[in-house]
Amino acid sequence: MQSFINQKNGVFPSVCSLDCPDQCGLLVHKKDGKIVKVEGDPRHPVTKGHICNKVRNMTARIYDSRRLRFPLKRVGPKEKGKFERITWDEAIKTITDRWKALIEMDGPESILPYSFYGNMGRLNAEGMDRRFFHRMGASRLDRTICQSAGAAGYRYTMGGNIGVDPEDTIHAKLIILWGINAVSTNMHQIALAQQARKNGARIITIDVHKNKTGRFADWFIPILPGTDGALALGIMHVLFAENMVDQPFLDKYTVGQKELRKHVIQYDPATVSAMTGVPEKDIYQLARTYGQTSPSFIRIGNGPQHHDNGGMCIRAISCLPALTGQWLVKGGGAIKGNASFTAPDTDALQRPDLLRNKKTRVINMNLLGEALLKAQNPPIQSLFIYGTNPAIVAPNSNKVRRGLLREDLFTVVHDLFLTETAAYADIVLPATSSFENLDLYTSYWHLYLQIQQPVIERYGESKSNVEVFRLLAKGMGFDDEALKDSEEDMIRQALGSRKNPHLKDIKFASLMKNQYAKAGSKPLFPGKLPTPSGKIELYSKSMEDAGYPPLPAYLPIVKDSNLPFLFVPGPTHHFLNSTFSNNEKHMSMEKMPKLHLNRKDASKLGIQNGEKARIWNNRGECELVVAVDDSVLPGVAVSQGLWGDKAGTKQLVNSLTPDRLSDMGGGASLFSGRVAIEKAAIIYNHKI
Ligand SMILES: Nc1nc2c(c(=O)[nH]1)N[C@H]1C(S)=C(S)[C@@H](COP(=O)(O)OP(=O)(O)OC[C@H]3O[C@@H](n4cnc5c(=O)[nH]c(N)nc54)[C@H](O)[C@@H]3O)O[C@H]1N2
Ligand SMILES: Nc1nc2c(c(=O)[nH]1)N[C@H]1C(S)=C(S)[C@@H](COP(=O)(O)OP(=O)(O)OC[C@H]3O[C@@H](n4cnc5c(=O)[nH]c(N)nc54)[C@H](O)[C@@H]3O)O[C@H]1N2
Ligand code: SF4
Ligand SMILES: [Mo]
Repeated sequence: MQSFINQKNGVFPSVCSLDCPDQCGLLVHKKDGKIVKVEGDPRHPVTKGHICNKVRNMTARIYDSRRLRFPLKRVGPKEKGKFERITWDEAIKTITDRWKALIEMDGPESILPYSFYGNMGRLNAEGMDRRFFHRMGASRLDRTICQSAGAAGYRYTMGGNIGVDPEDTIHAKLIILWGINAVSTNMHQIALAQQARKNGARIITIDVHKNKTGRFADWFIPILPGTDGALALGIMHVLFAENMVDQPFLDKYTVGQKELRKHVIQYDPATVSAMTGVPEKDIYQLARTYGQTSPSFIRIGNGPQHHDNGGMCIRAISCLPALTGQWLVKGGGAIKGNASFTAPDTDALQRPDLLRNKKTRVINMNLLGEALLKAQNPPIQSLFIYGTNPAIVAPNSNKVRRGLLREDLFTVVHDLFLTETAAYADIVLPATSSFENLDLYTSYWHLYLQIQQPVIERYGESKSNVEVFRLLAKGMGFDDEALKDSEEDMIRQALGSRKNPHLKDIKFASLMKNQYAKAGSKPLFPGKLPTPSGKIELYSKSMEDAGYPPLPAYLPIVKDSNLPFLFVPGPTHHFLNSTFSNNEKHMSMEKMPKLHLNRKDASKLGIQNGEKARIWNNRGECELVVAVDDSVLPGVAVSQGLWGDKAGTKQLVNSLTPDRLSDMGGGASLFSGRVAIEKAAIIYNHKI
């Protein structure tokens, strides 16, 4: 295998490993064996050499002096973050001795892996780790924090994580960015939209916050949080009532159109306006624009599904292109995600066959606090946390932290930094950056796969996730061959099967040579969908069987208190979830965590622009600098960014978010919590 590591100088192809739909092709510049610059690879067919500012400034993160170099053990109380250097041998022995004892005492389910996609590499995010924990029989984790509610709602309608090829969206004449802050979170969709706009496309954004994407749009439609399902039903009402539906498409490719036609009569624009805060005339105009423009494309974002009713909401939105027959038009249709096209053979990669007890318990990651604090059988006695920072990102984080504080809980954290979560660990293991590993990358938006070949030496004594789990397997005495496989073996296995017909032409050798390859795709229609009926299920029998309304419906979010504001704390431009929230450069670009309030609300509360507000509910409290503007509707408070909580700050937004599960997929209802707001006791005056 060619290695870029040995070449001290030069420019090398690479992949962005972050949890971002764009999955950019990168070029890494090396001088004297070190990365000196990261830029976009112009050869990547979708990302075309353009990358975000976050990753342009990645070098500082790779060589940050605070990056972990050695394994550590805790020497002070939990949360205080006092550690001492130990060897890898000691670390692995401490962990495996403890795990062997726990398994003896309470069984392997007393151990819980807790991970997410801090590194999207297939091997490191969900490869050797899965094999290891399957073999052990540890509790399984349901990884639900990101988009599982929306994915479930979309799957009931369309059968899988499938949409149109984003490269086709340049042909659209209407683009609706629905609950996606794409300027910050999917910048290449914006580049494609800009191309479409040059050819006359109109861009509409539907959001609770007029952020960068709202400002980019030709028409910004503000909506009340958690009410998008009603808006989608209102659009359907007008499409049917004014005969703007594509009858031949409905006849041929859908089930349940008659029932739906009848069902949406109740969602007339006046009724929907009262539910959504969108004026009646705008609902008519939106529906008519959508019904009369072709090709029309909807990019469905993550925002609307981070609510109690998120699954049903995405289901409702995803019915729209079926009504207008836009799936048949090049440049039309929708994308919620495209992960099913690029998915390698996960059984070969993750080896669920190694799990002997098929009834091994499953714990929803959104309920981490609950799982740690409430009596369980067996109790969770040990956590292994990697590729995620739950002390910051998990809902109801005060509860999560109370759980992490448990003296009897044996916690291991594997990360590049001593994160807020690592402060609660007994053992901390240093992780390599993705530039130090061989891995396979598959985008969940565009249709390309990429290879990351190691570009630089491992930093200090750091090890990749794959290496750590190989070592742990050895320490546990597991001698299955699957736990000894090399990275190359694993990639070959992941690409080897013919389960995903879209990958049939993609081979390890050609991927190594060419750096990227496109999953074979053809338009979804004409064709059979992976739903039970093979068609778009406007009426879903599976939903009925699962106890849901079979037709798209609007159920308001839970009113979890009588507090006056809905609090929507989403991600921000210069961080990637909590990643970069500890980097000086990114923090200075982001300036400070803010709270956007409507002018009317701010005036009622007596808060001026730039003053600090105290925001609280029964879960926690925060203090954020208020931006008084008209970017949100009255009654809505928006904050962006998952900031760390350095001593003396109160900016942990997830201390306020609910850990209720959404209607489907066990998703997070991060944006459905209510809060109270008042002027902070100490008057700050910030220039914002
Ligand atoms: N710069 C940057 N890029 C990122 C990330 C990041 O942290 N920073 N995170 C990555 C990850 S993991 C993900 S999942 C994606 C997420 O990226 P997006 O899909 O853009 O999702 P969010 O930013 O969570 O929310 C999108 C928008 O939904 C709005 N919103 C909230 N509630 C509602 C609602 O009820 N209705 C409507 N219509 N809008 C609502 C928010 O104001 C926000 O503008 O981005 C990825 N890319
Ligand atoms: N309030 C609020 N909360 C949210 C969201 C929101 O919009 N609002 N968004 C939610 C969503 S959509 C998501 S996806 C989650 C994301 O939350 P997380 O998955 O926790 O994402 P990050 O905060 O980026 O943390 C990733 C961690 O992985 C580490 N890491 C990176 N590469 C590797 C590696 O190769 N190995 C190991 N061991 N570690 C590595 C990084 O250093 C970092 O500490 O947050 C959720 N939480
Ligand atoms: S974070 Fe997203 S936009 Fe930025 S370089 Fe990575 S994949 Fe590209
Ligand atoms: Mo996410």
